[in-house]
Amino acid sequence: SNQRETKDDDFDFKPYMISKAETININRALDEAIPLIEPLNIYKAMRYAIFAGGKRIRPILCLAACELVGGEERSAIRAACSVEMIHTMSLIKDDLPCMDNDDLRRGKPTTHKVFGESVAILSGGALLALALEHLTEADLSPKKMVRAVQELAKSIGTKGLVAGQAKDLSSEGLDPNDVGLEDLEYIHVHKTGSLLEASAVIGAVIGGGSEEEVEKVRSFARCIGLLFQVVDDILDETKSSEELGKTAGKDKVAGKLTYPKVINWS
Ligand code: GRG
Repeated sequence: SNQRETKDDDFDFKPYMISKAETININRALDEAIPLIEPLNIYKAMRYAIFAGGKRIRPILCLAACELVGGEERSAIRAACSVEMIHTMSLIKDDLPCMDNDDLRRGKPTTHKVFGESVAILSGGALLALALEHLTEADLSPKKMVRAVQELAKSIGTKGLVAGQAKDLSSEGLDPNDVGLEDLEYIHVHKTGSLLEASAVIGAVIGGGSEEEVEKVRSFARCIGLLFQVVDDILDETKSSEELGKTAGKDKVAGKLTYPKVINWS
């Protein structure tokens, strides 16, 4: 209806995201979840990476999906923190010299630049472990808990982040004529889509969504993942390092399989 269209046109995404992040206070929950305790250098590195200033898209998606299916947002706060821990772990690892070798992330020197490679690797591992520990301390029914842990684990390994990253790294220098949109979609769906998908699905599961609702949330989040990474690929070639908070144009220099490359745009 017209009324509906007007409502949608009025919806402003940025203030919504900011107000969500503030109301639920994801940062405070993360602050409590990752205290500055022994081993100090590891916790310092974990906190450095987490509080370097991410947009908190995954936790917000998790809380919003929980609310969407009629759940109490608060019940998903631990899961929301856990997905941000996994995301941050993947960024720490992605930036390492043996991966993308980046000096800048979220506008700051990367974790290994500040703390050294061994501490960066250990703090990534610690974030992965803490994400699971933290989630399993949530007050959820055994059924919901198993489902949430399963979805999260699946999104990290060879069905998710690791698969996307492996294909991404092996795509470097390939001739665009030898690869197609399916290869690019594989990278995007796994590297970026899988954790966004898990974030939303876990929120919907915790919120008590029906199987049908959970699957609708899944396909919605999968589309956001694709959209998100296509935009990320374009920004990498069109924005400056200052605007991006990370080294711009690196994918192109590395000969990575990106959206602009596959469509012969650059
Ligand atoms: C080692 C088990 C294990 C997994 C890690 C390194 C790796 C495997 C995966 C890399 C995944 C990766 C870096 C994907 C890119 C995702 C992406 C689009 C990141 C940027 O997300 P934003 O814009 O970042 O949400 P902020 O900084 O706002 O949080």
